[in-house]
Amino acid sequence: MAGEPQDDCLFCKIVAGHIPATVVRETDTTVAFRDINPQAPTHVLVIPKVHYRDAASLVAAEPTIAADILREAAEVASDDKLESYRVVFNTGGGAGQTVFHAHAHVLGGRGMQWPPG
Ligand code: IU
Repeated sequence: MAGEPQDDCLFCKIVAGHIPATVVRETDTTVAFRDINPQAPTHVLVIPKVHYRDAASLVAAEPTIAADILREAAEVASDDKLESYRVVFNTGGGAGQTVFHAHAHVLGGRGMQWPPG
């Protein structure tokens, strides 16, 4: 069922505590943890506890949780004292999505290029 944990989903396993992660923030609806392969001094993933394959599916079904993710992304940036930062939702393999559980990347602590690659 939409939103239910998926047995084969790595991020559902992190939410359940079955796979370790460096968790920096947690709310009733979200978990934020440091990316295992950081692309910037701050590289944190903010994920919903419920399972949706991408941000578009999440916001369609659970708009308040999508808003929670944006709020938590800002809190991560504040916690890490970032004046500038980037929030990215890779959506679809062609855009670089590799884990199909909705997540926001929060990146900061270095200069950023535009447009991204
Ligand atoms: P993407 O937008 O789906 O490509 O992002 C997935 C991210 O999940 C990517 O940056 C990975 O480094 C990260 N990640 C992780 O933090 N821990 C893991 O065990 C795995 C992937 I697999």
